[in-house]
Amino acid sequence: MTTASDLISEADRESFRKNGAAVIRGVVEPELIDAMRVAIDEAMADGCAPHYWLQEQGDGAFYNGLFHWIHYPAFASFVQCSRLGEVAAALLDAERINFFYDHLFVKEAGSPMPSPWHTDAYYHPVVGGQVLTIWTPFDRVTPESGSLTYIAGSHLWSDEKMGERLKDMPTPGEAIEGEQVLTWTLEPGDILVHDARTVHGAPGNLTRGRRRALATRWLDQDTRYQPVEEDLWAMGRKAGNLLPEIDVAIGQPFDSKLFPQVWPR
Ligand SMILES: O=C(O)CCC(=O)C(=O)O
Repeated sequence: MTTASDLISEADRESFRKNGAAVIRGVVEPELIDAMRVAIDEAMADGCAPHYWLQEQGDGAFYNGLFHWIHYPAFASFVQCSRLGEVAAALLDAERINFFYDHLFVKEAGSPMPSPWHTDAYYHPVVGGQVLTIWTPFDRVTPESGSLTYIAGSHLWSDEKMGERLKDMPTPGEAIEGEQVLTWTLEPGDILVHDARTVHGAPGNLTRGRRRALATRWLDQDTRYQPVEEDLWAMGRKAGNLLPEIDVAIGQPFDSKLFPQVWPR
């Protein structure tokens, strides 16, 4: 049986360490991709998960939603039965991985809106440990259709540099003076991995095809719950779009019904 270590090369690990991001090819099985395509359409049609339409429905729409795994069994299987938890453990050298949340980004054909430059860490009510994002596309993605784009090495920036740099950035997809920008073309089955501190964004989808992608976030055993002013839950409360209530106490590890252990299984 193929293990995560067989899928991740030394070059992938080195890219993840040095750049804060890497592409890993051929990780997600075709059956899971097919099941998720059906589940994504269902989720977008019935709107049960907390979500926002960042661009109105129809041509050029942009759907952004969270915690689908609680509502849709196909998302739960994707999280719990795919190789992703094991990939997270292997990349982070973690003893244990708990699942944090899923975040679905669908840019329909011609969706012009870029996903702005940001770090995930900024929105996470987390101290200590490591948080990994795995970005899985369900369509072929290219820079023209909105492939996720990274600033190499930005996970190592000081808070001061991060604040300065993020003030004045060109649109994702454009070159940035003095920085190396990383982007890849991916086939369904390939994944991108990034550190929660890596600066990333995505251009709009300028093609005639869909760009469906699920970001899944994974926590190692040393992460602890610590709310922060503008975290995802606080943003949801402000927008009247409530996320499920966090079921761990402040200062405690994320290991609960809402944040299940996924590795070791
Ligand atoms: O897929 C996108 O457009 C944005 C993804 C993203 O920003 C994220 O995973 O944090």
